[in-house]
Amino acid sequence: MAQSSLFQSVERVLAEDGRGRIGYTPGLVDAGTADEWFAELRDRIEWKAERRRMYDRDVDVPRLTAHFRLDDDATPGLLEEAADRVAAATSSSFNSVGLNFYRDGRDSVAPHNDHLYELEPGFPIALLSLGSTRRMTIRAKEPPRRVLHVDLEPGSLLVMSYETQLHYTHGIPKTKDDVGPRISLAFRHRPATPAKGRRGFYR
Ligand SMILES: O=C(O)CCC(=O)C(=O)O
Repeated sequence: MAQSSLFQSVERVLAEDGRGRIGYTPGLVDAGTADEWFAELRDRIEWKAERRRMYDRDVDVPRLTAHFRLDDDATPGLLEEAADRVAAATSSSFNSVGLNFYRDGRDSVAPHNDHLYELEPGFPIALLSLGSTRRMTIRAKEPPRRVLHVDLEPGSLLVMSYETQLHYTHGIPKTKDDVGPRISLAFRHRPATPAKGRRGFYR
């Protein structure tokens, strides 16, 4: 029997009001499986190092990334299995997964929200963490002030409802702490046709 089925993972509700719902579930995936998935993804994924235009210069994106559609035969089976677990835990469905690889504390993602035109209305974003624990900061954009610092442990799931993307930013700040590498799997339900005039997400 898989170890994960021996333990009940219990969600902690971090926010739930008119600005949306944020829930954190430690141990959705047991530690052994989280370690195996981390090693397999780290070693087998063709990670992409991107550069982005920032003001007047091109800079390295401070993490490695990869993206897969979940209905694509080329998507690694491990990601389909992870998607099934996350779908069961959230009673939702997902058709895309974005992978982020933070090699050390210098890697990060700046505070941002997902563009709503890149999400199917009503569907949440679910972040499954593997590898080392990294802290996420979630900040309300408008008063009343709310700042959540969430230590995303390996095997944990953070779920943000669709509405939260209007009202909060989320990011993984850089840290001087001696942190090891982390991979996050960001599950989303993308619209079949991105809103008119907008860039499609599938890449
Ligand atoms: O690595 C994470 O958990 C955050 C990823 C993220 O913010 C995103 O994919 O939009």
